Amino acid sequence: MPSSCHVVTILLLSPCRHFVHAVIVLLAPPHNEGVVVTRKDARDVEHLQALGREGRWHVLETVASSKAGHIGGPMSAMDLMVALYFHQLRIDPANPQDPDRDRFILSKGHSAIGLYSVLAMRGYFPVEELATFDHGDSRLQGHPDMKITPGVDSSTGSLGQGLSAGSGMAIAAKLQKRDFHTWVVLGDGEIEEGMVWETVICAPRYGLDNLTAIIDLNGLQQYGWTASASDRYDRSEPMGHVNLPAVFRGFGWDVIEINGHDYDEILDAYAAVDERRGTSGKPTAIIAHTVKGNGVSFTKGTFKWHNGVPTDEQLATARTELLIDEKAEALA
Ligand SMILES: Cc1ncc(C[n+]2csc(CCOP(=O)(O)OP(=O)(O)O)c2C)c(N)n1
Ligand SMILES: [Mg+2]
Repeated sequence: MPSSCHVVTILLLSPCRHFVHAVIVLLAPPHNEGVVVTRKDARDVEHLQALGREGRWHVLETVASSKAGHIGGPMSAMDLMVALYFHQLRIDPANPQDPDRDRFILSKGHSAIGLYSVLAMRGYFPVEELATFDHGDSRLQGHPDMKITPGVDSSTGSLGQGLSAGSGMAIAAKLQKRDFHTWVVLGDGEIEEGMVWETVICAPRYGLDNLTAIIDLNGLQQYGWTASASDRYDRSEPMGHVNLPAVFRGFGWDVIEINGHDYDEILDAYAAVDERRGTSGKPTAIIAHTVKGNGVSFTKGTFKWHNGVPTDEQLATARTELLIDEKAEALA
């Protein structure tokens, strides 16, 4: 029996060397150079809350200056993303392509400005660049583009696709024996898409305990309710009639239900995911109860701010409610 070294030598000289090379790369031990573990063990909930307010301000200010964009979705997912990027993810903004980094996919890609705000605050690009949002030549397009935006791991915008991409990444991690975790945020309207459920069915089969789906359960999508039952806004909650925890459990997922604006609950859920990783053999669904447009009185809890452009007066109200000037004074 020749040694494995001899086998590799013989095969490298053979016509199938490209395939062999691919196998060698795949089986090579993961390299850890450059990975910066940024996860913080100590909780600083007040700091995260302040970042959540600042991120919401960037969303409103940016959409106002670009005169287009989504507001409600970015603000309902803001705390979930702030907690990921500032407490949970093992990432290095200076090395956004590190193969061992944790992956994040904003499957509800229309909330891009929320993700860009968090990425900018986290140091992937200057906060000032947010002002280019949605311009033709900007790196910050209306929906995330993984080819041009540092820190974006998957292009999204056509709803329903992010969990499939995420499960592919999770399978790749297992095949390559890499330790990274893949997190996917989905909207509750989005999960009406059938493709989502194809992944919900198959992820447990592959034992993807390195995959977490976070459902931003804000009860609204593009349209919502009005007083009249006869107009086009008479839509019920997308998942209001579905027992989501039971459904995910039925398909073989672990399920954690939280208030998606309470940082203690969010961090507890992320810590529980960490504990199960590598041992549970199951993907996790975090069902996060959220409020669309949360954080500012006039955008909160209404489909009417799914997208829209705030006026100067509304911006002034938001600035006060988000305590933006108090932060500036404290820093002065
Ligand atoms: C396949 C597809 N269909 C329709 C749309 C248009 N669209 C953009 S956002 C949205 C509503 C999404 O609602 P939800 O997933 O609940 O997101 P959130 O409430 O967090 O904004 C729709 C229908 C789309 N982007 N992709
Ligand atoms: Mg929704």
